[in-house]
Amino acid sequence: MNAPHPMPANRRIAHLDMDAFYASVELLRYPELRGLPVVIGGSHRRPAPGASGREQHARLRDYAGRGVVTTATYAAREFGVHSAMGLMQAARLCPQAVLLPVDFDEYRRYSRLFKAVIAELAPVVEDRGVDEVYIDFGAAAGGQEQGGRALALTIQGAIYERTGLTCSIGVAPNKLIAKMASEFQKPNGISIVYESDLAERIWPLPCRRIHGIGPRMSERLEQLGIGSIGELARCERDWLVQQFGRSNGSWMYEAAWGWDDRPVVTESEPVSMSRETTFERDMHAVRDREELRERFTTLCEQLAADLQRHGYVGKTIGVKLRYDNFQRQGRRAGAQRCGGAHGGAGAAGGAVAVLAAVLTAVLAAGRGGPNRLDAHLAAH
Ligand code: TTP
Ligand code: MG
Ligand code: MG
Repeated sequence: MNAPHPMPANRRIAHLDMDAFYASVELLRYPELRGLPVVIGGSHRRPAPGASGREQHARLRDYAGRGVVTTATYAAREFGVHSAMGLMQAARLCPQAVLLPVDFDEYRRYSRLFKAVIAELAPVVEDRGVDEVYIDFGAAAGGQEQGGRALALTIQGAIYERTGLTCSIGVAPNKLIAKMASEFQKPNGISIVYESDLAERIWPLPCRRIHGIGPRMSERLEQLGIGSIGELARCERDWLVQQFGRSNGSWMYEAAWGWDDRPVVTESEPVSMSRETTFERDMHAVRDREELRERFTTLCEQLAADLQRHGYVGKTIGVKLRYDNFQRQGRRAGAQRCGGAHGGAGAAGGAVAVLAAVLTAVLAAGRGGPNRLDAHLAAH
């Protein structure tokens, strides 16, 4: 069996991800908690500044409510606690853990700080959110040495020195593999992966480790008897296209063969901004119209607020529905200045009206029967 495409020679792309990011930032403020299980989440009060000692902190066992774990220190993860778990469930696993509230401003401050350190050492960096970036090592001085290990060590050291935070870095021929590799040696690890390592280091991993294969797609793969990336690579491309549609099927086949030629994109201006939601139950275009309208209005308002916050104006607005069987439907409509700096509430309202019309059209064109679906709303 041959790989579908050869990987371009000598590309070295790094993915860097901060370790237990929010929790690690909190430990800078409360060094006495280092090494202990600490969970970030909920919206209770922060201990008074100046108070010291472990006794000041809330414990997970005393928590009551519906909050979720935002992140947890590695010491807490040893008890099975992880992001998105309910705090009450986490309390059963690790009642002694210290519970701290989130402080996004502080995390954003450290996010800017560690990214500034990287920018001094490498010219081509793609921002991928609060705690991760891709770095084109091919464009950086010394980025090819030891497959990228030398530069990765330099970056790791510089970030630690300037922020006191640790990160993990994967360096690989492309973004897809670099993203997986940054998790291989977490925390505070560096993993260098070459094209020739595909069968040994990538194929044994479960399919959901491919960024883009979410819980539903991986569940469907499991049902088809495909657990590992290697098993996925052994499938016929055409068969995957039959099962998952042309674009998903082809993409997952190529991903399994480690093929990905996406460039590292430095521009900070996003092409589009979006919000999405998954309906927990089947929705009917007519019977559930009211609820659908409410859910879409919320999405519109969230998106308008996002645009406004960043000072952007959208030229078009689009809605995409994804059905349970991975079929997609989309519509785009021109919107006069949806959201954004010059728009404000009026424009957001306009966007809602446009979207309501678009949604009606999409649902009417869709199957009449009930469907569970994802709704994805984007301004371009
Ligand atoms: P991650 O990089 O996914 O996780 P992490 O940095 O906490 O831990 P790891 O060492 O495994 O990388 O996410 C970065 C931050 O984003 C995380 O500290 C908290 C936040 N986050 C959420 O708010 N909700 C979530 O479900 C996840 C996964 C993360
Ligand atoms: Mg992280
Ligand atoms: Mg991350």
